[in-house]
Amino acid sequence: KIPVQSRELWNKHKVRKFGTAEEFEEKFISHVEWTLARSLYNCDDLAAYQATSQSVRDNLVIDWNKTQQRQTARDGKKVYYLSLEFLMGRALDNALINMRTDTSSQDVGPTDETLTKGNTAREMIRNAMKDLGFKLEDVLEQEPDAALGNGGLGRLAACFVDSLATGNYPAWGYGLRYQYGIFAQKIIDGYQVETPDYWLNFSNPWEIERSEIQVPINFYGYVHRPESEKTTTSPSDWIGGERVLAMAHDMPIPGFKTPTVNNLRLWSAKPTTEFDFSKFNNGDYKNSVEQQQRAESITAVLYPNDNFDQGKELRLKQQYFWCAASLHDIVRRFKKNKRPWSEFPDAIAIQLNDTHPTLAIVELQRVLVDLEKLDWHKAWDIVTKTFAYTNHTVMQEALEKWPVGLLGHLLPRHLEIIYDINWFFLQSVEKKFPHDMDLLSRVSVIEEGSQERYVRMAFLAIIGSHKVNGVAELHSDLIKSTIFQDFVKVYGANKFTNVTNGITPRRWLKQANPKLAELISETINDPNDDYLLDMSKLTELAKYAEDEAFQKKWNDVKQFNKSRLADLIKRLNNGVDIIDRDHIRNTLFDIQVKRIHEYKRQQLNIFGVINRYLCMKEMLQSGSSIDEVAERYPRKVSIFGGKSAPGYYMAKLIIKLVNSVAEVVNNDAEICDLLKVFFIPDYNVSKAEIITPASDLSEHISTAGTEASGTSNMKFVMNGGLIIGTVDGANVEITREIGEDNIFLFGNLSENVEELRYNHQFQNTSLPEALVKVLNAVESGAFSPQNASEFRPLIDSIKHQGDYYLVSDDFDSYVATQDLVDQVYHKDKKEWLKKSILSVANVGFFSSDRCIEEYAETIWNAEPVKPE
Ligand code: CGF
Repeated sequence: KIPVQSRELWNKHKVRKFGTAEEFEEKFISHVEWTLARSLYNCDDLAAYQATSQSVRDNLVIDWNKTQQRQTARDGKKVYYLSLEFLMGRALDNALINMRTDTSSQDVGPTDETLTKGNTAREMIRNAMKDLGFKLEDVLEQEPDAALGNGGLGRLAACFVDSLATGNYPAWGYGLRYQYGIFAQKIIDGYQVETPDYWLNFSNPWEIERSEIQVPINFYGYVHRPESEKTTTSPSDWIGGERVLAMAHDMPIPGFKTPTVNNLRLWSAKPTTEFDFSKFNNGDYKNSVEQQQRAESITAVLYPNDNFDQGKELRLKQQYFWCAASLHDIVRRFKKNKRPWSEFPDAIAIQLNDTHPTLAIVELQRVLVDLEKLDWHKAWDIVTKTFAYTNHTVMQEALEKWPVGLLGHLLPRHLEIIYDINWFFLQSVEKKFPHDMDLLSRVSVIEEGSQERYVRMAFLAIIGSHKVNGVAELHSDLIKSTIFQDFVKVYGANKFTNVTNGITPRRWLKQANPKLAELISETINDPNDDYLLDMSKLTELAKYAEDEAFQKKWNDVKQFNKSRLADLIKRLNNGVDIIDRDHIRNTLFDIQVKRIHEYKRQQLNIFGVINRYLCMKEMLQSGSSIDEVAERYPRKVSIFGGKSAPGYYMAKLIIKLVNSVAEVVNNDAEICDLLKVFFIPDYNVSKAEIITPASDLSEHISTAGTEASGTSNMKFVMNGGLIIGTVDGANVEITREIGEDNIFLFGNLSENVEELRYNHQFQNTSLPEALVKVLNAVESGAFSPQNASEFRPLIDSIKHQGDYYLVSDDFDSYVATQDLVDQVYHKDKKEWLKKSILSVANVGFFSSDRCIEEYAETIWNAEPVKPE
């Protein structure tokens, strides 16, 4: 503590934010000289990026400190969002956009006062950078993506922390600081090849290393219970066998137009300073060091699986390491206030993003019973009131379960606690439903298999939480009628709720699509972009939906974005331009970017492309002119992108097929560039920022009932792209919001899926004619002349293995709907533009700000802490 008499001096030298271009320039130069130890003579774009980031970070840190003080002083309920993935992307541009500009009080950074009219902080910095000899765009390009996530789940967490800060909620995210994020994808000979993404190659200006915050974490060992304590529900000592340290790294998360800057705390593993001297003294120096170094492997890599559970010991270690460190941190802060334990759930809400952090439930119970010596039941009451769990999938292969043996070996005391939690739970079930042995075994946390027994993490998460939510209405209904049906019976339906996902409009509209954002703010007369906080303001756009002059401007923005994407594609295609720029306005950009997965059905998309190609060729062969072909199959570019899990054979084969089809189609002079196919390698957040605004049409075509929500569907709609989709996930609510005239829906409904699958297995179902032609062409080696059988597994899965994802059942409907898309796009541009404008006008519901308000009100019972 600083003595009172010294405080004056502190205040005299109080750090200040830059507010003007000149102040920024001064900061920038001092960071070049002092932080980077460089100078005017060797400051390149990378150094400029780092100096700019450090300067912007300085502003954020001042607000970050004040935010923490304010939130501590007001002592409202704190929210902790536990997510094993945070797919943040780049930070600098986002910080520039979110920087506060709405007040003129002292020391606030760039304000309406210090900025010339209509200018943003971003513009001010762009101009300053120019004066300093740099181009902002080139400098922004230097930043590596923080790709600490696989797909939707991780990006959702990133959108949520943005909205939590924007809404002034006292909320922290907790995650892991992986040294290697999701692998970088290279495409070699059409195949996906994974290469490591060492994103921390150059120091990361956005993290603040908290070397003073190091939490010891134990693994293995054994449980010791004093003689007097007979049962496992009484306090026990866990004598850990291996110890590592969790060190905190903080990333400031700025809210939009508010001085609230929240914290994302990421843990990295490091060896303890304790050293095995016995080994050392025995001359085994190398082993004693190696054991220490093993610690670091815990946070070395992100597991590259999405919607799939691999069950690896290191993954379980990661999960416990992160849960234990985060809980230790949360409990330590709570204890400072000396409030009684019973008030813990009034002070703290913890949200579990999927089942990955479920061990936090067990760890809190352990802390309360073993360390704080609370009675088991009192402790359990606190635990269940604190946690809430978000489910993201109904797919069996994604539901986590850990072998009892493995869990008990790594965390012996936790396994005991899990058994006890289960025991008390099953007792309560037995009381409610006496003698229903089947029910007991169905809901038990322990799955009794013939060989191995497993801990079912989703069940543990439900039992340890007061609320369970799905991520779109259809999904939330499905979990209640399928995987968690028995729990609805046990707890009643009220425990289960829905919070439909959302995305942050700051990144996905303002940052990704500056031209559209500008047109919107000009049209709805909102020069300060307040609509980004209240997206219902977008409904104003509806009245211009048929206005010709406005439609033209709207279309011009789209063309600009399409050219931007065409440039990127050219760059990625080694400088070869596959898109005819003279016809870009009449070329439909049809995009499917997301993780590659059979249930997302990129195979349906590429089969559709093959069908189109074959039909074009057939027309030509039967004597039609190229103009007639163009009339029936107008210009189109089919764009794909996404990563496959490294061990997912079928998904990798789909990538290869897309690239093989591209090779044939793009080089077929006969079809005169009417159809092009491109697979964008290494799809990531910063590429998505260029891809999303450029779509005319995007594809969200999962088998009905399989995609929990989807969030890229929302991103595309927010950028004025129309969508073709199945009645699945959030497509249902998108349809409700934007109107069914503005979306191209097709395919079977989720309620028919079971029957269709049954028919494939037990009846003789025939395949649609057009699909048969497609499969025959693939089978004949039309796209793999060197190896005709290359794609056989994809064909077999449909023809001979029950077509689990119902490609054949939806194929005709998909093709017919694509025809409809062509008709509207090419024959009735006005109608198309009207649909596009109306979609954006009604997309407001999908702002992640709305989600966070729903979580706060219905699950966390938390209030914002507004700055004065
Ligand atoms: O979470 C997903 C995504 N693949 O990461 N799931 N998981 N696990 C779902 O499949 C998406 O449908 C969902 O939008 C996303 C975020 O909730």
